[in-house]
Order: sequence, then C-alpha cells, then structure tokens
Amino acid sequence: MRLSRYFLPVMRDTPAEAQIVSHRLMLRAGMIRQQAAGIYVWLPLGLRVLKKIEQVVREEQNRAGAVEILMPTIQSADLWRESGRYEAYGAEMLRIQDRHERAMLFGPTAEEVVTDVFRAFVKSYRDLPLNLYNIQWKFRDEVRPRFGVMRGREFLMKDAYSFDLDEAGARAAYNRMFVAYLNTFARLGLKAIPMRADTGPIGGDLSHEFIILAETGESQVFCDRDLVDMAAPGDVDFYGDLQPIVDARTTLYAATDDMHDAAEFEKRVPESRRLSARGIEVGHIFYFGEKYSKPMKANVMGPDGQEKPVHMGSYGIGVSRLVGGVIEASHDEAGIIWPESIAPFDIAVVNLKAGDANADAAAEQAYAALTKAGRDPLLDDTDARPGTKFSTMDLIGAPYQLIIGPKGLEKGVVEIKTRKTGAREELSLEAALNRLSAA
Ligand code: 5CA
Repeated sequence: MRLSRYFLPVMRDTPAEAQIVSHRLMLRAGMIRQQAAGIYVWLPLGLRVLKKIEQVVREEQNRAGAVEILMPTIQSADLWRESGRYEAYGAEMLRIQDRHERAMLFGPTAEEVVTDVFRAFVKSYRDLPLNLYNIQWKFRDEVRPRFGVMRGREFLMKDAYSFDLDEAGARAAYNRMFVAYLNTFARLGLKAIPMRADTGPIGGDLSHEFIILAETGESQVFCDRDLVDMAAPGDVDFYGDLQPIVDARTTLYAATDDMHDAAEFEKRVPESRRLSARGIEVGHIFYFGEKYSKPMKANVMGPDGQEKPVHMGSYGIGVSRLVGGVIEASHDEAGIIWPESIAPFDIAVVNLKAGDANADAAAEQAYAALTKAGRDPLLDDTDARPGTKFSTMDLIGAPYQLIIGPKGLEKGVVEIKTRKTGAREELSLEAALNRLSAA
C-alpha cells in the first residue's frame, strides 16, 4: 500500500474522551471512529488488524475440528421464547419490530439459532460430535459501553457451539475448545489465563473465562504465576486425550475478585508463586448440557435406539475486543507494537525525501521487491517532514521500518528499525531487502 493513496486519518493530539491506552491509540492511529455510543466504524488500518485476528481465530477453530457457518445478526423472538430466554435476557437485548409487527432482535449470542439449525438436520448419534461456529457481529445494549472496542454495544464475536451425545462427549468437546483457545491467544502474542467462571445468562455448570493480564483490565485477578508462564500446547491430536493439558491449567489456582476474596487466595498459593494483577476477559467457554436442547427439542437417536436431548456447550472469543486487548498488552510511549502475526502491515518503508530521484528510486525498488516476496509493506511516499513520518510509523506499529533517505544512499546504506526494541541497523539496500523478505 502507498500511503499517498491510502486512508490513514491519524490524530496528533490525545483524544480527551479515551480513558485507556488502547482506546487512545486506536483513535490516534486512525483505526476506528465512534458512530454512536459503543458503536464504531472500522477504518482501513483497524479493519486490517480485525481481519487478521479473525483469521487466526478461524484457523485455530478449524484445526480443533469446528466447522464454520454464518448466522444472521437479526433473529426472531419466537426462537428465544422457545428456550425461555426472551423475557429473561433483559434490557441488554435490542428488540426490533418488523413492518408486520413481528418481534425480532439483534442477536447478543446464538444458542437458539444454532440449536434450530441442528434440530433441522441432525437426528442420529452417528453425525456427532459436531461443532459449528461463526464469526459475526453481536449487539448487547450495555449499560456502560466504554474503553472503545473493549466494551462496545456492537462487537465482533467468534461463537462456537458443540453437540454431543452425552456429557463425556461434551467434555471432550469442551477440552478441544479449551486447548484451541490456549493456542489462539498464544499466536496473538498474548498470555491468557483460564479461570473457573460464573455462567451468567448463558447458563450451565462448567465454565472458564480466558483472561489476559493488562493494567487497565476490568477485573482483578489472583493466580498462580506458573499458570502465566506455561507454554501453549501447540500441535496436539484434538481427538486424543486432552484432559492432562486441561488439568495442568485448571488445578493451578486462578480467580477474579468477584469469585473469592484476596485473603482466601493468599492461603492457597505459596507466596513465591502468587500473582495479583488486572485482567481483560477475551474468551469464555461454557458447558450447559441440555439447557437449550431440551426445551427446543433438539434430540438425537443414541446407539440404543433411544432419543434424547443433545448435550451442548458454547465458546466465545471477543474478536473486536482482542484488537484493544493486544494493544493494552503491547505498546510504548510512541504507539502500538503489533505482534508480527496480526500487524496491519509487515514493514513500513519510509522515503525520507519524496521527490529526490535517488530516494524515490530506492523506495520504489524496496516496495516492489518486498511485495514480490509476499510481504505486505506500507510505503510512505508522501512529502511530510521526516519527524512526522517517524512518529506516524511508530504510532501505527509495523514490526519493522525500512528507512531510506538521500544522505544514507550517498554512503550506500539504508536503515532497518525494529519497532519493538528500537534497535537500528545500517546496511546496504540489497542486504536490507534480503533480510526483510525472509523475516
Ligand atoms: N454464547 C456465549 C459463548 S459463544 C457468550 O456469549 N459468551 S460471552 O457472553 O462470554 O461472550 C463471549 C466473549 O465476547 C467474551 O469473552 C468477550 O471477550 C466478548 N464480549 C462480550 N461482551 C462484549 C462487549 N460488550 N464488547 C466487546 N466484547 C464483548
């Protein structure tokens, strides 16, 4: 992408309305614009990151055996009456009437819709296990939308739903999602801690939240430090026994402040391993058995010929919340530091003097070579001052900057700056391109 032809409305000043760093940086970097309280336009830079996070989430869902579908944002109230949740869900549900005065709603989650899909097509245990997921916009009329995309009213969620014959099958499905989540968050450069959680309006009796540590997190968390340092499982057999991987995490102590008081925590974990921090919930998984399948009559025939309600779980990831979450976990004074896996651009090519024949030629050569090598560079070919260019590139946080100017070229060198460490290195254009093409 050429900056001269792009749309990157960066802001120099710190926006007064933003209370936390990720919100400030997302506004300053021209990633989002608020349209109404808790409702955002995703500008080109923000959209790139959102799509990359979505793709990582998708790949890890697929790897764990989940199958992607796309459900509508608008749902009929009748389905929610069947499950009994229509009245119970309360003021967070945005209720809509169509021209025939039929009651509709903007989906805050999709247990009812997916259960309806399931019961229409699946009748036998032979078609199980099944896990259907979608990545779709949700709406919850939050009392206090705040912190930008962290607590929006409209937000992008990955929601998966598992269907099994019995509780043992459902627990295996739960474990597959549990492990997929550990891998997903690790690929996003995050340390996510699984914690036993309340099930709230989704219901059920087994649930974990996945919490990333960040100073501005909405919940206070207490946990065993070993949990934070544990490596992601990586390449595993998702249909093998995942219980040991889950047990290794769930037997270590972790809690949020609404679950246990600090004093009781303190007693359970040796002082040397105690961690008390703030955290952000980026994922939440639930096993709730027959809660929806029973009232909605989603039955399957077992091997014994008997029909019974299918056992279900649901598994959410806050995809749009993660954009803010990653920034909370990875930034400095100058701006965002994207992990390579989800950076909006891999490399920022900075032409320090657009209009200078040598600088233009070298910058164009770099842009063409990096593009050809399959990298995704952003070329700053504008005539802004070098200081402005540097601060914009630091703000938007591409992992590498390739800085090209007439003075360096006279000496036969360009510069590579690594955003994360600030390390700078002078080398020939050819060496720089070899390095960055391979990175
Ligand atoms: N049906 C279940 C799982 S699919 C469900 O809705 N779970 S949830 O309520 O916990 O939401 C899943 C994830 O969506 C949360 O972990 C959180 O990361 C994200 N999320 C929830 N509310 C918001 C919000 N208001 N703004 C941004 N993200 C949100």
